[in-house]
Formats: sequence, C-alpha cells, structure tokens
Amino acid sequence: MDIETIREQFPILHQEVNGAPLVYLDNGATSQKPKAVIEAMERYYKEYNSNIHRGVHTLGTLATDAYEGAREKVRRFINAGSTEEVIFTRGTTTALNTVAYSYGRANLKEGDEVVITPMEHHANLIPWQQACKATGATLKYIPLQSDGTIDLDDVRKTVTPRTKIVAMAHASNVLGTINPVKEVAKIAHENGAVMVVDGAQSAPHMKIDVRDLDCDFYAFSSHKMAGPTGIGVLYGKKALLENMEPFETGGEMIDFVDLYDSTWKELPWKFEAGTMPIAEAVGLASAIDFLTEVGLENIHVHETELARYALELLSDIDGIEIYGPMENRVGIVTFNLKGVHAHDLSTILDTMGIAVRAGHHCCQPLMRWLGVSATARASFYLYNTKAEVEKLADGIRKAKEYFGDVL
Ligand code: 7TS
Repeated sequence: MDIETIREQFPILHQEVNGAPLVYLDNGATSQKPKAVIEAMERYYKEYNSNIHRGVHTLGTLATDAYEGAREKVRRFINAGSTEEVIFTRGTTTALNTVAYSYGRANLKEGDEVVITPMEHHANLIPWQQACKATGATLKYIPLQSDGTIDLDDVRKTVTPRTKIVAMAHASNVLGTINPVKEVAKIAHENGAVMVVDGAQSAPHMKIDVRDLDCDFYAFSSHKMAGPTGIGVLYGKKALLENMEPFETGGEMIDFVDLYDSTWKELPWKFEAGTMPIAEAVGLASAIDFLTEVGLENIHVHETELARYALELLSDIDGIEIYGPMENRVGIVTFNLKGVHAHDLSTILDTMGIAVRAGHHCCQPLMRWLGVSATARASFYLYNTKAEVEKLADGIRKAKEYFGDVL
C-alpha cells in the first residue's frame, strides 16, 4: 500500500486545523471520502438524477441500473449468495432495528432468550432490550474477560436451547476486540438460534464473507467505509427474510394495495419503503470499488500495524490507561490519562490538529464495566500513517504537561 498515493485521493486530509496539519483519527465515528466517491455522486446529480423503479424514462432507467448495480457490488463485497439477501437501509442502526422488529418481535416469546455482550454499541443493545420487553423474552449477557475479549466456553454456557437470537459486534468500537463470530454462530446454530452480526467496525476494515461466517444477519454502514452517510446494508439469509414482515411500509415496497389489506414486493424490495438513498448507493458502490482496489487484506494489515505501533508508543506514557486486548484487534485504541477528563484531553489534542473522539462512544454499559464515564479513542483507517501515530503520542505527552501545570 502506497499511503501517500492513497492520501492524495482524500481532499479533506490536506488542510490545517488550528494551525497544524489535520491528523484525522476519528474513523470509528465516520471515515473520510475519496475523490472518486464524491465525483460519482456529483455525476449522478449532474447527469442522471431520477427516482428508481417507477418510470420508464431514460434517466429513471440509468438511476435504477446504478442503484441495483450498487446492490450487486455489495453482494460481491460480502460474498452474499444473491442480491435478494442485500437490503439497503439508512445504516447499521436501522439494519439492526429491522432485525429486532421484523425478526425479533415476531419470533420471541416468554421463556425465550436473546444473548448479547456488554461491549455492544447501543444500536445492538437497545433494540434487543426493547424486543425482550415487548415479548417477555429474557436478555442475557456473555461476560467479558478482563482484557475485553469473550471466551467461547462462556458463550457455550450462556447460549442454551432457549436462546433464539445471539447478537454481537464483529469488532468493538471501543476495545477494538475482534469477536470470534464464526465460532459463536456455530454455537448459536447448535442451539437453534440465529446469529446477528454488527459489522459496523469490521466491514470497512477486513475482508467479509458472510457465507463463511455463516451468520444469519450482518449489518454495516457506508459512511464508515469511505462511502457517504445515509445508507447502510442489512444482509440476511433468504429463507429468514422471506418469512419476515417488513419493518416499514409505504411506497415502492408494495405489490398490491387494497382498502383493508396489502401485499409486498419480493426480496429485497419488500424491505425498502419510500424513496431510497440513490445518490448514496452510487457513492457506496464507488467506495467499494476503491476499497477493493486497495485490498481489504492490505487495509487490515496496515491498520493492525498502526494499532500495534500506537499501543507501543502510548504504553510508554506515564499515567495512561489503555483498554482492550493487545492482540487480535482492529485499528482502534481507547485510553484515558490519569486525572484528566477524556473531553479535556481531546480538546487539547484538537488544538494541535489531532481529531480523536471522547465520550462513552454509545457504549454506556461497557463504560460502567470499565469503571469510567468516558474514554478518548483514536481510530485508524487506510490513509493514516505511523507519523500520525507519533503525533498522537507527542500530543498526549504535551497535554499531560499542560494538565500537570493546571492541576
Ligand atoms: N455498531 C457499532 C459497532 C458502531 O461502532 C456504530 C457506530 C454503530 C453500530 C452505529 O452505526 P450507524 O452508522 O448506524 O450510526 N459507532 C460510532 C462510534 O464509535 N462513534 O460514532 C459512531
């Protein structure tokens, strides 16, 4: 990977923030977009903007072809068996809510169990809480090991024949942990449960093969993988999707509407109500081309190396606490500096042009497990460099001196 050539593709990276070159390390929240994605969306609006699946006019056909072409690109990207299994959503959150409502609420009853982990993002936690409350099912948690990983023996103990759904992040947006979702899916299936994978932090960073993982549902967002906001994907196994009622109803997802009853289109359109994010699908297709050309395996190796380097440099700083496992992780490094609130630390880093996220990262139960109210987090992507990791470490040292004087 030639990082300098890659960086040239991202216009936003070439600016100064607060008088220093931007060091963008908040990719877990959202990634930056390459020229190709921005230009593909601009071309769509300038040349063939039209609504899809309705008119027979030329622009409508071009837009429909682009939208459905994007679906085929996504299918290949995650190795789904068919485009019927690829549903466009607003993002990971909507994809997971679709599963919790359309599958969860319809299939859960009192005595059933849903199993998740305490490291879940709220988007893969609250929908299950709500589904359990609505149906009388019980929500259970696989305990975390002290390093922020899960143990398969604990999975075997927690998942039982009463378990109907196991839902888990492929990679934690706080700890960086890569969960063994393929092995967990096997345990789920042995107990008759379905496996839901939150891929928000994995699809952008590593090669995903949903058939190899053998998960039943897999959700991810375009905006974290060099694509635009406003679109994401729900992969689901066809046999399950066919038996699910739509989560949203309205225009474009119907077959026949009568005064008191309606029928739905076939998959995947049954789950795509209303005017869909068409320009965003075009942008997502372009992002997939971009990432595929660089190679997801290369991206994963590069980011793992950046995380390893960050762990090495940051561990050397006195008074720093780093969370999450040291190995088998994605490019996310979460930390706190003793005596300094994470928000104050990230504000000081911002004065040096370094963008990191601070807060609970939409993982309040995990924060409680860590015994903190907030953390700072650096999250890397393919365009980040070792020099930027060094700037982060220097920045934290300077912040430490500053707060040392203030405190
Ligand atoms: N799941 C995980 C693991 C995530 O990291 C996020 C977003 C979501 C679900 C929700 O994705 P959305 O695109 O629907 O919003 N995570 C973060 C984050 O870590 N900082 O900002 C957003």
